[in-house]
Amino acid sequence: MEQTIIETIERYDRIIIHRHVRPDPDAYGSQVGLKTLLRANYPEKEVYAAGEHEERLSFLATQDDVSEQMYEGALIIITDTGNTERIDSAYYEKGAYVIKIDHHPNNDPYGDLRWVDTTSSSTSELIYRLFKKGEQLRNWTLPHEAARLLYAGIVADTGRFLYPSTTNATMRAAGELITYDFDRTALYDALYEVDEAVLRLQGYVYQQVKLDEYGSTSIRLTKEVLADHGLVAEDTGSLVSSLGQMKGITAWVLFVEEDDIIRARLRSKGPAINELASRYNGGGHPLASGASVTSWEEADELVANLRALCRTYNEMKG
Ligand SMILES: [Mn+2]
Repeated sequence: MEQTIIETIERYDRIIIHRHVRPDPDAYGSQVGLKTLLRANYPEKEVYAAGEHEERLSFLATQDDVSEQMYEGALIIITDTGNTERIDSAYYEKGAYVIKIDHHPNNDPYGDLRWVDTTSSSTSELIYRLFKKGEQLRNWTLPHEAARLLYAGIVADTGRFLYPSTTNATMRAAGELITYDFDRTALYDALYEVDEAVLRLQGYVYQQVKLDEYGSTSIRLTKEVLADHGLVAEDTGSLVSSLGQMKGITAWVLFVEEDDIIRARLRSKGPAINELASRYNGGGHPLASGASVTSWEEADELVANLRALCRTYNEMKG
């Protein structure tokens, strides 16, 4: 597969790389990491990373301006994006050929060519594998900046190598990436620093947690609570994973009220929750998914379903 992708890349003069909406470090890492890799090894090609820039990820990269006309005849590569609704591009279908590179379940097999490996920790790890094949077949080199971006994606998507998605291959990739010249400490600081208001909100979240007998729990962040903390919905991204350290927790959902919807972030240490998420306009990984509901009544229903999943899981465990 890696070789087919390399040969496809070589057939196009213009390559536009996209990723999912509301990008995270793996989305930027894989997208801009690939752009940086391709620009270095094919300086004659036009390579762009496009989509709406996320200000919070400015320490990683920015995005390129690409006009609608530039899609004509271009190769489009979409990284880290499971389904078409999540592609951050209005024009990707205007491209000549579309490649999907991803590690989410392949429920929506879009594109002309797909490289989907759900056993990979991150899409950044897949891009590193692509680089290794290019190194072997074409003498590709990896710019230091691409190494920094791919490393950031791997670190973030594995929860700093804590999640079970971290494999021997992940560790070897990370081990090789840190031999490149970039400031790891500065990268960690940028990835994990939170401001005071977010820490205070985290304290609020911890106070709301009530584990039921099956280890499930839900937390609601209303617009009022966010406003009380001087925060907006986009500030809450780091809160959901920190609950995983709670003793006895099996699965949990954090609801964040936005203007028109209530966003639901689901995590699990037991039962798969991505099927549940898909019933509420979402999806994702078996142990980490996102969804959305339109009312607190619908949120109650999602919570009941999550609780039922945990009950079944506990019964199966005996
Ligand atoms: Mn990812």
